Amino acid sequence: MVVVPTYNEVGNIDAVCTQIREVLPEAEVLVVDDGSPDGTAEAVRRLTSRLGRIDVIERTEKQGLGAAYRAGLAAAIERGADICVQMDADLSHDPADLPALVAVVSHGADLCIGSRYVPGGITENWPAWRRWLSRWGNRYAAGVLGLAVNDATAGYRAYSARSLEQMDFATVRAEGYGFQIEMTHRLVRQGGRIVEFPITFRERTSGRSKMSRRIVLEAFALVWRLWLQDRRGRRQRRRRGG
Ligand SMILES: Nc1nc2c(ncn2[C@@H]2O[C@H](COP(=O)(O)OP(=O)(O)OP(=O)(O)O)[C@@H](O)[C@H]2O)c(=O)[nH]1
Ligand SMILES: [Mg+2]
Repeated sequence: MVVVPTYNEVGNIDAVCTQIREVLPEAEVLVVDDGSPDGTAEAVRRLTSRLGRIDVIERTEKQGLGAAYRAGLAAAIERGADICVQMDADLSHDPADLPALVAVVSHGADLCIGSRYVPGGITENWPAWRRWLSRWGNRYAAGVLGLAVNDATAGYRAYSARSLEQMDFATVRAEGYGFQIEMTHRLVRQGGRIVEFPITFRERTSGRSKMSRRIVLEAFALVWRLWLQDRRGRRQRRRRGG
């Protein structure tokens, strides 16, 4: 199941759903919309006459990206999906990469990350400051937490349902990039197998980014919260051992 969170993506949703259906006709698509004032949910419903069934979870107000992922992933598991993909609706994530991400998980990985920071990975049309923030944000998170993952903030991912069930993602609190970091951290700590697949990330051409200073600060603080949590865990284990 492919989970696509949307907020005001009416200019992109047609293309993204059409391309998902083209490359992965066997996948179910679940759009999680937060009452987009531009009528994104309505546009999805119109698409079903051409593309077949596309599910929409409609929430009444904007609750943030993390909340949308939690709802979407929970619904995917409940409906019996064996692989859960999450991707943005703004075409920054190319649906053409879907079969590769899914194949990696069906061959035994717990998580396949569509990564900008492994050889072959590319970021197109981002201003220098966004590249810098993303690259160093990732080095910071991986360095502090010892994650051995190059693109822990990436939002284009495929999870095995098994690994999601194990990690209790309903308690992940972060909303923005922090959500991806916290999910990656949990998976690493539970011994999950993570593979990074190189993608070309393209800046959106339609609609507006919802990235904000608050989301960046949240991710920055989260890394230290997780670091403290790890340290507490190590101490408790040592005390129990001794
Ligand atoms: N349901 C829901 N979707 C959201 C919310 N915020 C963002 N999204 C969607 O999540 C995806 C990623 O959001 P973007 O605004 O592109 O943010 P981003 O990709 O982190 O930032 P950019 O790199 O600047 O595009 C898009 O499909 C958005 O429509 C939200 O509060 N609720
Ligand atoms: Mg985006």
